[in-house]
Amino acid sequence: MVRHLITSALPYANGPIHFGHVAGAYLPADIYARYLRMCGEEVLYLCGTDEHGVAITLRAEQEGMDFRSYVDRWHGEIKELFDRFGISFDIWSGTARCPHHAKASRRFFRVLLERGFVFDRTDDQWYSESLARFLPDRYLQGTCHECGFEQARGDECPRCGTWIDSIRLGDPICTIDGSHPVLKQTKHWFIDLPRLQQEGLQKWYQGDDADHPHGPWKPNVDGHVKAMLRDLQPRPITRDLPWGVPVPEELDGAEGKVLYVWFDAPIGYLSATMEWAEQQGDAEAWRTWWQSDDTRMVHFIGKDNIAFHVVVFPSMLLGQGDAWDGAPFLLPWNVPANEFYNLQGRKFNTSSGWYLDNDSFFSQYSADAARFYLVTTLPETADSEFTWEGFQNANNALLADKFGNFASRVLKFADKRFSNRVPAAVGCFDHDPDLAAADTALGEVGPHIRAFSFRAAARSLMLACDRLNQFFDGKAPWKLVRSEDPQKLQACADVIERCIAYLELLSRRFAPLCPGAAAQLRQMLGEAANEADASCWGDEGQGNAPARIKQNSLLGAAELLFPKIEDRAVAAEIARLEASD
Ligand code: B3M
Ligand code: ZN
Repeated sequence: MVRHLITSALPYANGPIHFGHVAGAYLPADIYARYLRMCGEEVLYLCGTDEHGVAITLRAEQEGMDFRSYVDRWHGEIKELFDRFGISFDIWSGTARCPHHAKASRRFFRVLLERGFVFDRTDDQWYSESLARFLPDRYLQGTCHECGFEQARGDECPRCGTWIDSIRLGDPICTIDGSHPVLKQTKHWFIDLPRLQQEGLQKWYQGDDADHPHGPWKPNVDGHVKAMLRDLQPRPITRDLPWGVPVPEELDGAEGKVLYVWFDAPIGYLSATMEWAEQQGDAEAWRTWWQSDDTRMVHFIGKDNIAFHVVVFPSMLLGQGDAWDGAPFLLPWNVPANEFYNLQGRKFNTSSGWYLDNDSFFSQYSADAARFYLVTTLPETADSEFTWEGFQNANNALLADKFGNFASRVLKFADKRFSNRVPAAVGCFDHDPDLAAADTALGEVGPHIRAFSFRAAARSLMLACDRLNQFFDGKAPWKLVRSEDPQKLQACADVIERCIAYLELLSRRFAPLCPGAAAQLRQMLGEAANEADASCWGDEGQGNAPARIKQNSLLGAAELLFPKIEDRAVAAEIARLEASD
């Protein structure tokens, strides 16, 4: 059976993450992982903080903290938001804390060097005498060599979009302290992407490598990567920095140099697997995940990380050949990158106040409502946004009115009319159009999740709830129960039994999206929800109606699954956001 190695982008340990990040790379991965686990498939879901890079060194210095304490702080804080959202990582590691990370990263580097995929070159680079360091491109500002725009960044021109060669930037200043940098020679190592492209990357990407199959690329990913592959250049993979994975010390000129953060960060997926394997008491178990044909590795990321996950990291993996004890590495099975997620028409911005305060949010609203709303608005094919009105609507009109309402009317009815027990059923609803439509919709949820169509999965769930409510309305059990006719009384029992059976199924079909509400619903179902089935996806739907529930099973206490969000709460949230401006 296939094994699923699932990763979410390693967030920089350099500040808070927000709902936009969660929607982009974490929630979809979590839903995917939860669903596959329920299908009984083997899953390893990895994440951790990305703890190196120049941005981290600058911020730590600004805050007067040593690098390690600084990343430790964010490592913990970031995890708190994931916990609130119920993101179910199997391991939460970090590139500066994982005991295998530096060693594995250097081994990658050495193998690429030995196999001729990494070469060194001495070049001029901008150096700040006041800061006594080489300046990364993005901390430079000057004149664009293509369009003459005077405030181009050292890596990219915001006016014409050119990927700037910083050496050709006119009249640069350092944006950290406004000083004028000078050019100074320094040696760096480069990864030869054009050669790796020829030696396998292109073939793999096109789907012509039988040893490394992959799924269909999303159109947004494919467009981006095809354009990149038309003009690949070698890229430097080392930096002059005091923090990071040191370049192997035996190399001439290695002193003071570390691996570029984007070189070591994706190796974090591998080193976290090694850490996990050790925790399981089987240190070699990482090989099953990284070196076997039947593992499917899926990277969940935002669109700005596509190049590194579809071009650079696969090149690095390919370039290892069989140097790791004779076995090649697998390559990604898919990279379902999302577009960007905004907040009420603008980018999330924690420093300007344009964000959702986590403490305040989770003290008032449930993680399930947040998850479900994010799913219904995921930036799967285009940028998308969180709006408070949309959130209220998803909670009130979708979750509460459709799903919560069905649960509450059925369970209250069973309590009142059947002493809170599952009535004995004899009837058959095989040809009922509402139940047939619910079966179809519920049967689609899993395939949608497997195809990374999470919004569609949420739509199918809502459609099923609509049809189940229609079934209840159409059969009008509240009328049947008042009849003197024994056949009608039996029909009432039959309807309620079916509704309870579908509630039990809903509790499983909703579990990957709304795990809290799903568990709560199972409590409410009491003996009608068998513990053993809680983590089992099953094959209901797609023409299979849920099995009969054992008669007389005692139900639990009906509770409100989704409290409504008041208009005034939404108005207050919007006012708070706008006041932050
Ligand atoms: N830390 C960028 C980001 O957080 C980077 C991802 C690394 S994934 C290996 O968007
Ligand atoms: Zn320009």
